[in-house]
Amino acid sequence: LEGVRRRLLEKYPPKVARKRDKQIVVNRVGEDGSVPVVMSNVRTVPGLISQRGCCYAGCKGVVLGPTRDIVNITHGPVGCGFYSWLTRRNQTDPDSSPDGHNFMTYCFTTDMQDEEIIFGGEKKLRLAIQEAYDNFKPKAIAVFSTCPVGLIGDDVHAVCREMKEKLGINVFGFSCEGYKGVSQSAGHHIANNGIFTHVVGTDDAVPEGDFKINLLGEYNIGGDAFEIERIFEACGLTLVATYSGNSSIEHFARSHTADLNLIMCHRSINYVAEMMETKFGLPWIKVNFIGAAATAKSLRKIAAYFDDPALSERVEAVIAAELPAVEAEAAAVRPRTEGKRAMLFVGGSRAHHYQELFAELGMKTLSAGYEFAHRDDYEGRRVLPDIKVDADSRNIQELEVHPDPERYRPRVDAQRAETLAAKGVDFADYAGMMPEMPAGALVIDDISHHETEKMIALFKPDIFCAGIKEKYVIQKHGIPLKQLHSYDYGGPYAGFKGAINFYQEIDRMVNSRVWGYLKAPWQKNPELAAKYAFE
Ligand code: CFM
Ligand code: HCA
Repeated sequence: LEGVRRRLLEKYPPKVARKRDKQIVVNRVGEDGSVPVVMSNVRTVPGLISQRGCCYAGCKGVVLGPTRDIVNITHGPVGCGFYSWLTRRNQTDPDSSPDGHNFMTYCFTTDMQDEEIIFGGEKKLRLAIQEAYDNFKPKAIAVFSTCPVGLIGDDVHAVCREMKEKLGINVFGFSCEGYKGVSQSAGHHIANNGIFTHVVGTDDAVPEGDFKINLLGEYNIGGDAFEIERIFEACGLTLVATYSGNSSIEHFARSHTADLNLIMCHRSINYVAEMMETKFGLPWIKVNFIGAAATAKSLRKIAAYFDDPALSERVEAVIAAELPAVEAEAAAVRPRTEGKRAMLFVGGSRAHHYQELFAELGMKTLSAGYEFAHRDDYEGRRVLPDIKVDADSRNIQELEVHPDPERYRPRVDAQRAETLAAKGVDFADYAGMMPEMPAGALVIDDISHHETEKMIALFKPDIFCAGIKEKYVIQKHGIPLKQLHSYDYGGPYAGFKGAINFYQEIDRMVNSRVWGYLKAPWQKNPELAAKYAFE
């Protein structure tokens, strides 16, 4: 594999190669669970084609976008709004809200023109908020800043305060200009800060239910949240809020009344969990509902936390009822998938979580990496104290949070935390992708297009998982590509029913040779393959 690393780097200028060298690592897992350092959450070298998006995408598109009853206005040129229009992937169920509000099918933007760039866009923003209010009478309006807003200095927060006062509804803004930070990750942090400041804890009504949980970092791609909700309900768990798949702003407002936070995507939402713990005393645990075994394990962890015999019994009954069908499907598919090899280069959590599903099919993860995760997502939270905060991270505000004088209520004391830890309920911890990956797998942070092509040529994996920008390039190499951001409009893949869907889909994909039959023009006409004269 050292040879492979060299092959990936050999075409780069020395300075670029030196940097990428630190982001491409062969996995090793020590006896104490320690893994090699992966340089991550650093700027992409200009000129390399990266998979990354921007801060605005992370804030508006990812974290806040899936909430159906907030009118999300993009303050900026029309393209930023258009390309973050969400109807294609995040699903929602408006019928589960009494007012039936669903603004996700709309795309709201101030459509900034030259005039606003020169003379300022606050006036147009004020009008847009008023127009949205007049037309839709929403409970809340949020404003998302794109690059030019920061450059010309519009004060979106002042406009939001003014309109909140005028309209009497919650109006709040985000300074999530696309250029901030090094990736979407900055936008997650900004979204977390905003929702915590303006929404969390604004409604103290305590929902009914004995075992109240929030699910953080689940965005209802392909209906995943619906499957997870089905399982929670069967187990007798009360879901107060999901951040933010199939969500309503009202869920966030009262989410501080729950008794446990479950973190699915650690990268995008760990900030909200930490702030809720500090302010309201709500502990968090990491869960994963991608993979049947992972789902069962997560449910058992939740039951252990609540330590109630009736709940444990019900959880076991659900697992016992669901697993046989999943296992039967895995057994049926496995003879055709066993030993096949996958590569996963996705976001900040899925490249880890989906390794579970591939393992259930007997498939091997040859290589994986995140687009924008931080070292703790690769190596585990144990490395948090060692992470150097650079100028790009320092630019993103860290909120100072204190225990709420009236509402701070620690849910577990130190003694109970210890008892629970002994039962495997590991609070505020995430082991990261690498300790759960086989030694010898190649970990590549912020993989470039050049490295992607090299990896394909060197390994010819049976399936490659990434996003829409990678899809067609990979397929033209004759390799099937499964989108793990949008699921290619399939899914759900979470939970028990989702696992069955995934097994069937992967079986179909790794055993279909259709992409291999494609011939490129230079394969059909060898005269087109002449070598470039200078090489
Ligand atoms: Fe978390 Fe996500 Fe992901 Fe993410 Fe994303 Fe996403 Fe993703 Mo695309 S919040 S890190 S910023 S799980 S949008 S729903 S699919 S890259 S792996
Ligand atoms: C984003 C959103 C994205 C892009 C997916 C893709 C998503 O990063 O801004 O590249 O296919 O999941 O929609 O991650």
